[in-house]
Amino acid sequence: MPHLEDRIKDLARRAGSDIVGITAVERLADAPPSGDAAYLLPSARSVVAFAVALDPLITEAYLGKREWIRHCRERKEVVQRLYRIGDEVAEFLESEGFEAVNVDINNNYRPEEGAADVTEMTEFHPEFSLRYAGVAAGLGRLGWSGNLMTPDHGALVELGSVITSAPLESDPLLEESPCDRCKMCSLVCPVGMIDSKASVELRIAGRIETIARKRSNTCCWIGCTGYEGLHASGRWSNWSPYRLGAPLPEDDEELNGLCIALQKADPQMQIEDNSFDDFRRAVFDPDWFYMTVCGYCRGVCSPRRSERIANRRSIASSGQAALAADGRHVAASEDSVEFETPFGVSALIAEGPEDGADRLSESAGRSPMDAEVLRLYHSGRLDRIDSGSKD
Ligand code: B12
Ligand code: SF4
Ligand code: SF4
Repeated sequence: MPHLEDRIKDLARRAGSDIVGITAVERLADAPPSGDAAYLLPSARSVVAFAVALDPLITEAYLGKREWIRHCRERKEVVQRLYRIGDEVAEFLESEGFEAVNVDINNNYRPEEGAADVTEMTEFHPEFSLRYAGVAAGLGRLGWSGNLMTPDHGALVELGSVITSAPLESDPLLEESPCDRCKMCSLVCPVGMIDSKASVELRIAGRIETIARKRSNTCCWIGCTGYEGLHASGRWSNWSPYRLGAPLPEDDEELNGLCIALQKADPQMQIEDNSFDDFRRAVFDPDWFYMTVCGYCRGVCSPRRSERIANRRSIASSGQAALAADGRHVAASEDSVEFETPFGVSALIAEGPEDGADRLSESAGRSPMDAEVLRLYHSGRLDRIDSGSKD
């Protein structure tokens, strides 16, 4: 009879995991508080950590603004797969008489003092950190960006974990970090979240992980949700068509206030049961569209340095994104025009003829913000700001 550890790993691989490893909870004892597995399962003894890789070709096309929707759809499929892997591993452990919790794949934050809901959060501490678990289980190391970087897939992985009461043997830690400090992650962040020089140190599994000093998490929230997509150079953006029209505040308190104000104005946040209430339900809803406009610090981070440099060049020459009349995000052209919106941001809208290709089929596909902006645009209620070329 193979060892329990081998049976778990076999099961995870057969369910679609590209990398799987195990750590005893003791290894996470020196990690920051979100490494505490007992927060979700008081009887926790071990964590099974697993990762599913993204297709590098789909990511390259996304970064170069050649194709947007495939990456969004792939991320949804990957998250569904991670939930299923976790369910199978947890059910197996329970059938062996242990307790097990399949950790939510995202949007699982600890309550924050003074924050009524996610719109008022600024820290976003997770119930349990899947990155810390990945380091402790030997899947990879924290890269300069703070993302988990693996030897074979770089940071192009999404993570899952099952916390269990089963006492399991830990896998070896990854000795050498795959991150060579190329700093491409810092260069491709449109909102300047990742410092290129200053660092902070975290301790995990007896090791020091040195990562970039980052701005408040609200900085990424603003860039990754897409309230601001434009890089300070003004030459390229992520896949967001929205612009703040002014640099982000230097002061983190002001930045946090801006993020809260933007979230309060965002039509998505007015919906009662959005993906922040129940990420799992959203991910398995066939009509839910995984709106992705950034993640560039992770997408750029291929395993090989030459690929990372090429990815960065491709981003820097990809131009800006615009919102097409049918809800797609497209590479902006000379037909794209900037309009004021009532949501604290302006929107770059592609006014050219629709090409009909690659239409959004998901009925709830557009983000509520895109849908509202287009509704106002089509009814002639948006003021034009600028008619300059945006390509
Ligand atoms: C919260 C969160 C965010 C927040 C905050 C990020 C953060 N650093 O915490 C925001 C919205 C900014 C974010 C952005 C992104 N995220 Co995110 N996110 C998460 C989530 C839920 C937890 C992240 C985490 O582990 N934070 C803790 C650590 C890593 O953060 P830290 O800054 O180093 O923590 C410091 C302090 O806060 C303190 N601390 C840590 N924990 C606690 C707890 C308490 C109570 C206290 C007081 C202090 C404290 O100690 C640290 C040292 O000072 C995970 C899912 C999960 N449950 O793990 C996904 C996850 C990390 N995200 C992911 C991704 C891909 C992204 C993005 C690339 C966007 C995207 N989705 O495409 C960007 C990357 C930004 C970046 N460079 O870090 C992936 C990462 C994959 C990978 N290869 O690493 C994850 C694992 C989701 C998944 N299932 O795959 N994310
Ligand atoms: S892009 Fe370069 S510096 Fe950033 S995490 Fe990846 S390898 Fe490290
Ligand atoms: S996800 Fe985008 S906005 Fe957030 S840190 Fe990475 S590059 Fe910057």
